[in-house]
Amino acid sequence: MLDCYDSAEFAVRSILNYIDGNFVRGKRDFADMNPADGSVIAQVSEADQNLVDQAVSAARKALWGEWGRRTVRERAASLHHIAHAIESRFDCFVSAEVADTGKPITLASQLDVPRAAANFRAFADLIKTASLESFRTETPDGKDALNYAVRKPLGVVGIIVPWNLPLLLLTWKLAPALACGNTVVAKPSEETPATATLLAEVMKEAGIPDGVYNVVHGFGPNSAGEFLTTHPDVNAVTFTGESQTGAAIMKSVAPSLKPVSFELGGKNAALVFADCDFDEAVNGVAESVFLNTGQVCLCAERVYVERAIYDRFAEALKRKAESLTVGWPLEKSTDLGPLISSGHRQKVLSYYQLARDEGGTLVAGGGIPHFGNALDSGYYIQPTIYANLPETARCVKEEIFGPICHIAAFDSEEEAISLANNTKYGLAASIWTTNLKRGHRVAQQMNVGITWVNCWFLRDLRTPFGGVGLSGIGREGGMHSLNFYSELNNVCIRL
Ligand code: NAD
Ligand code: 6OD
Repeated sequence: MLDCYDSAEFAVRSILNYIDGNFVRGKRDFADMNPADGSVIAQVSEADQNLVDQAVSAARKALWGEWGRRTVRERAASLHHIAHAIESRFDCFVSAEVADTGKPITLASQLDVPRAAANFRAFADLIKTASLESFRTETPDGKDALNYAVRKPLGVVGIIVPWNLPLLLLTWKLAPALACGNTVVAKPSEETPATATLLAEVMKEAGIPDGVYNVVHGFGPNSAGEFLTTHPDVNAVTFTGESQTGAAIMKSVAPSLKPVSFELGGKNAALVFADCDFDEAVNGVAESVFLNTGQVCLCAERVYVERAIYDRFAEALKRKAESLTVGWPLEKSTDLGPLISSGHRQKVLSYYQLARDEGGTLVAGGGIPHFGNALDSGYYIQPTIYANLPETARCVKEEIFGPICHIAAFDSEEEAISLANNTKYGLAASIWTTNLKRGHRVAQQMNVGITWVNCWFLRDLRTPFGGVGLSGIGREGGMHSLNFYSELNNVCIRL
């Protein structure tokens, strides 16, 4: 599966920074691990301050070069070329993403890589038709004018993304940033550097001028992440990751007042009403808890079920959790791969223990699986369900980011709404009911950025995406992305 890496120098052995169209080595390397078996798959070259400076200065220079002169139509065509180039290297992107994250090959093939291409296509199409305000103005003292807004790039955009959906989340920000004419310095997660680097080759193939897309590798504090967010020549920072990291980045951008877009953590609820389509709800809730081994910001970690069906639903969810195949990511039958790292598995296991200490009842899972082969060196964990925890338990309050949920009963719609909203986070919710009026009524009372009714993670890229409270600042998606990644210049012409 990894053969297609061999065409590039950054490949399995060495993943380099990409600056001004060249792959560049830094002074230090760090290891890129395959979470499926704990093996080292690459040495990644860390960007120091000097390399980040070079990347930002290449991006700034590119703003005023050929890229800056491309029309909206030409930029849109470039985005379509990128989408096409990703598709023509589909298997390479899939294998790179699987090796870095340990996610099942079916998931990378059906979600991550297709969405990367779709992100470019969606914003290519949108930028061509995006309208801007204009007003015919008549002032009280009789002057006549035409006002119209012009969309301009922000400049150099720093993109910082996490490891759970590396290519999907990078391109979700990169595509609208490029559509608006910006140039970019991207810092992928230290855990998943491969696909951002592979994308650099695609940029060349798609005819994107050097310096428009740059990649720097490294960590957060005192490394490439912080060097990027504090850089005086970076005009805006767009970040997806943990809420605490968002807070740290907010501090570092404050002195230069950079605009930020933050897509952060979640502690999402699923509300299952007795009038739901039972099987659809069991399958949908199971997917929302366990997809990507629970490492999706939108995953439900709190499942509330109307008391009349609670016992039956809890039993069905338990059977579903126990039927999931945890295993080797390259097997088509695998449902759940490993967690991203040994450290993250330690964290999730500590919550499994905490749930017991806090008085929870184990419904399913609760430990690590044993395979009796090389997979025992990977970071696998059992899909897990707890019940009977108090609402104040840390396991019910804090984001765990693993394949775990707490399940509890509710007695009324009002109680369900109040339980769902009893969190400092506010990213997503799902509601399972066949009562259409209830679906609308409850959805509109969810204190989150995204509510799904009888589905989960069903995406239309034109819709607003983001969170409230600890889950983020601002919205991306459709016109919201275009408005973040551009400045409007209002022109007033006296007629
Ligand atoms: P993280 O915050 O630890 O890291 C994300 C990125 O930020 C990485 O590239 C990291 O190197 C960088 N970083 C860390 N500290 C930094 C600093 N001080 N300055 C600059 N950069 C810094 O997150 P993670 O563990 O990679 O990802 C999991 C988290 O991301 C979860 O909390 C999850 O909910 C969240 N997430 C949110 C969304 C969303 O759309 N809301 C999507 C995916 C993941
Ligand atoms: O679908 C998207 O556009 C998106 N940003 C998903 C985020 C998933 C979080 O892990």
